[in-house]
Amino acid sequence: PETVYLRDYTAFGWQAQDVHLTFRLAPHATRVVARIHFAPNPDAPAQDFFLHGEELKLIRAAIDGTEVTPELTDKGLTCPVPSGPFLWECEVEIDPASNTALEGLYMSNGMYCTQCEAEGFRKITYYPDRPDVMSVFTVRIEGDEPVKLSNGNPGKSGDGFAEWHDPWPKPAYLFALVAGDLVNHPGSFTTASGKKVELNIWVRPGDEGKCAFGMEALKTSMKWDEEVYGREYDLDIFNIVAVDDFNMGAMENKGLNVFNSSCVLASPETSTDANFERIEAIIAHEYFHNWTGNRITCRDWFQLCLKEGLTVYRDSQFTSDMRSSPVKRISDVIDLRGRQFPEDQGPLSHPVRPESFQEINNFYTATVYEKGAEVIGMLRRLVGPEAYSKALDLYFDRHDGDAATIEDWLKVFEDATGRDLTQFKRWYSQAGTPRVTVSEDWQDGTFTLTFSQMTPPTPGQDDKQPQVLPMAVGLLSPNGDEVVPTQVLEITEAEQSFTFEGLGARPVPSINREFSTPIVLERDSSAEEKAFLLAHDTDPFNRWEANRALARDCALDMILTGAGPNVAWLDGLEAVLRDDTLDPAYRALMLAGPGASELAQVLHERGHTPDPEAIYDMGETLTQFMAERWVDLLPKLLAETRVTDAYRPDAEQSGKRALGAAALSLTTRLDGGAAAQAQYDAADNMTLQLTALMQLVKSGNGEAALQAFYDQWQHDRLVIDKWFGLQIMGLPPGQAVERAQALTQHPDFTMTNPNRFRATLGAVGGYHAAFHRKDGAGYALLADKLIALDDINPQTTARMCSLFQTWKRYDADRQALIRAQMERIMAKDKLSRDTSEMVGRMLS
Ligand code: HT7
Ligand code: ZN
Repeated sequence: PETVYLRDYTAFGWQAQDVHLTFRLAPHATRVVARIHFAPNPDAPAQDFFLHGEELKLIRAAIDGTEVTPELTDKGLTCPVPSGPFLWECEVEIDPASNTALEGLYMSNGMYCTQCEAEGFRKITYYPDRPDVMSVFTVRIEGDEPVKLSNGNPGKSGDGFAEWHDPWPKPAYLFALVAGDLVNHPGSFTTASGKKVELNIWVRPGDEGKCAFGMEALKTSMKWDEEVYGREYDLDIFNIVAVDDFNMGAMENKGLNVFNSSCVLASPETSTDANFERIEAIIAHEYFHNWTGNRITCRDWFQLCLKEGLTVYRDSQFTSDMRSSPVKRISDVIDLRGRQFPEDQGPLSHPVRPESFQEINNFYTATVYEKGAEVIGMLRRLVGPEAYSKALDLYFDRHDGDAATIEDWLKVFEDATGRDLTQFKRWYSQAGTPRVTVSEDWQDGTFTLTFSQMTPPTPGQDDKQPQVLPMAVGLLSPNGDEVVPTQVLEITEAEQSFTFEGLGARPVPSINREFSTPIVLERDSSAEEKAFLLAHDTDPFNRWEANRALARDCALDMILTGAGPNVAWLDGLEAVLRDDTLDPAYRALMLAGPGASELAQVLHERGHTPDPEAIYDMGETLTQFMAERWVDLLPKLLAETRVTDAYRPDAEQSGKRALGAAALSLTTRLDGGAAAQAQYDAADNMTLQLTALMQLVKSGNGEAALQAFYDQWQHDRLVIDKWFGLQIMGLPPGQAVERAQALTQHPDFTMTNPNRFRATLGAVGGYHAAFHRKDGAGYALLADKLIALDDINPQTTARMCSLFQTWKRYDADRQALIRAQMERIMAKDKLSRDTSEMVGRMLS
């Protein structure tokens, strides 16, 4: 397959002045008629007229009314064109009903829908399918479907047709069309400047009762973006559509966001607290793209982090404002370490702005999204919140309507603040996670911290330069008072010292507060010092971090030396758990120890080969020990976290349920599932029902409840997704793979629905001890199903192949087993470009 390079960027030779599309819908033979005015682009080099196009049947093409016969390949067409402006007309036929890849125009449960990012529009018509070609679209949809939607504002409609006009120039990846038998949950929003906007959430009949939360989240997001970023909505209408078959979470098409139904539909009976929080965040994320992504888009796909990193950063600010800021930050860091660090430290490592790709869909990664957001957070910390706001205002003023680059983005900050960001730019070009060591010195009232940074080599990048690290640090006196409040040390050198003078006693440093820079901190501090920070740190993130480090050290000791649990740490943790002035959500995070993959990663970093069985056994021993030690505490926590008010998915109630779930999990170790059964029987919301069901499965007494749950919810596909995943995750590793295998034969299992596939196979892949079973059964099951999925849906196959990315951490036998499965995937006949690139990178 061809590799595309950032350095080869050239502008397209023509501007698309306007685009008129007519769709005559038919499941297997939809006709798409395009009329486009092209004019030469004076800023582009001379080139042939090439339009992307894949899987299209060309019916007719004409230039200025004269039929032409373009030269066709499987990538697109070329055609001689006049030297001046001209009208391009083209009719193609496509087959949405056979489109299981879910890119371009496809059908889901009888509904027509589109997914065009990144390069799906070329499966709809011949077009310069690249984000720097922006145009004004007018769309006419013809068909019997009662609801027919596209981008922008509605135009004429009548018997069997509907027209839409989007006045804002946009790239083709933001095009969308939806048509089907849909019902809407209506709403409205009046912007700060007094414009009334019609809002709708469109769903399949029967799902109307699951829209109210999403609608409120949308209105809250619209208000927040006005108040915090000064950004108003810019059309008369904003539509959201829920679609069952969808490759990712949601898509920010201009004025017509399309959502995976799991990311918008919610009700207390069918959705968990975590679902509600995720839905709120995704609705906000897609809405925020209206400015960061749509009004200002990307020049090319290498600039993806320009819109994704910034929009993730904006949605995390939003969640912080709506819920608890420390809890959000801790959750984000857990996610970063769990998904982005393994990517950054393994064979799939790439810079936040990649420099080459074969298949762009493979670069919608945790590095581009989450590390991309961390980079924005660092920038804001370096310049301060006021300068950040000033820079953002300048960005919107200067680049509205542009297809921009990271250079444009950084220049705005340089111009707004007078800073030179040349070195900071390395965060965009250098892959890998910096490792930072710290040494301390104390003399005559002066405390010195010396930081050394080093980034290990990553594929294609052997030599790394020092990066700018905004390191937030505070100092505590030995009695626990904060003697130096948080300040940001700007580390720019490979080794750099900072002094603090005039101190009465040697302080205890609290380093990288709020995880101000996304690094691995290698600091050998004593257990006493960590316990001190756990008890006294005023930074809630670092207080949690101290506990996490103690938990990790305890786990590693148990695994490597056969030691028993560290009771000093458990006593410190118990004091936190008993402190009912602390937010229950925060205490729940304290109680959740590092997961098995995190421990495997740490073992590997410290030069040990992780043994998945030993990690699992340690987890079992430690959990049992905690349960027995806290036999008095657990009933107190269960009582304290009981919610008597009507269900609300807000931070307060969901925090209580999270702590209650952790307490129930320990209680089940002692009572064999009695409390879980009582909770299951009394549950009036999905959060309580599901946490109880999980404990029943874990206790070994879950089969009857699993059947009852299935009988109760078999009509609800999103709940049944949970049922598929939960039983795999709750069973012991020795049974989970076989259960997953059996579930793939269940009548409700389907390969064509990514949610169902991910719920089942993703549950095996995410279950460390099951996936890494010594006999290789986990690897074999994944490979079997990924090979089968590749013909159906290459994008989802390729994404899920990344489950193998950490393979080199493990022992030689496991490595050989995984390698054999990856080679089997590579040997598949007609392997997609998506999967071949991913597995190829992991094998190289
Ligand atoms: N910008 C979108 C990314 C995306 C996508 C979404 C759904 C299906 C396929 C997709 N390919 C790329 C989603 C976002 O980041 O907001
Ligand atoms: Zn996004």
